Amino acid sequence: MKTVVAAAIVREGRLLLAQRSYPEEVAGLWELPGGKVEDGESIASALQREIAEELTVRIEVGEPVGEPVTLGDNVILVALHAWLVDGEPVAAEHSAVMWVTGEQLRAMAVDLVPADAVWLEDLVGLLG
Ligand code: DCM
Repeated sequence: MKTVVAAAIVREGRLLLAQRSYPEEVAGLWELPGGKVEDGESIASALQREIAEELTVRIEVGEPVGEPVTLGDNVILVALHAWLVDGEPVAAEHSAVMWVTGEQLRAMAVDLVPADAVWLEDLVGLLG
């Protein structure tokens, strides 16, 4: 079983979204940034590593958000609540990043990658 972990980074009532640049099917759609957990790595440290690579920031990681999503054969996607502890996000591997309120997130739900759209209400709930 492989795990992909994604960060719900929240600051001042807004959620950080990152716009995918690949593959073609999802390029242009927005996601919670993250990536694959390597063998022997904890989910939290995998997320800190991926976020440092993708956004050039350091995060603290908290509780899971919503339920895990099955991505396909033997892959599950988990979201963790997170917050910035150092740096300002830069789209090093994505096309762009943006901060959205719960209301803005709802309005752009169709532009989320399909797996992450499952968490819409959980994410809106996080934003209060
Ligand atoms: N993925 C996803 N939602 C996210 C992060 C990743 O659905 N928030 C999926 C896309 C890929 C896989 O996980 O199928 C690995 O992501 P990446 O290509 O970014 O390594």
